[in-house]
Amino acid sequence: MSSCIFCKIIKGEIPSMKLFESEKTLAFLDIMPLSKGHSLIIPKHHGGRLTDIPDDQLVEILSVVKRIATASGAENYNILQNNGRLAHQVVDHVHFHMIPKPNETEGLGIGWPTS
Ligand code: D5M
Repeated sequence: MSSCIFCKIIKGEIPSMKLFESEKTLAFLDIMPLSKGHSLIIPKHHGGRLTDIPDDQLVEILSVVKRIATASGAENYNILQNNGRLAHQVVDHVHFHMIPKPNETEGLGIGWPTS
């Protein structure tokens, strides 16, 4: 879809920090990271909601999420996929977040509580 920001990233029309690419899947760093290594894994097929994505496009996604999580070195992380505004979806191209949870010694430099 021509106005979709993630379709533009797929086409290379706007820059991204790419982590993985295959025929059906792209992974790149989130531009507004909640933690170091926060990544997005997306199907190349444009669809706004999970139910819009053909199964054959989804088959590879979780294994790429797993691969990105492993490559990030994170021991603790969340995988998140928002559908719809009430669920805090902002970009209407299906995406999976992989959000590492830093431990206390890594921190984010923003005063994580230690107790
Ligand atoms: O999350 C949408 C996510 O998309 C949010 O964490 C920011 C990220 N985002 C938006 N534009 C870009 C670009 N250009 N590069 C990388 N990351 C981007 P949602 O689940 O829709 O709330």
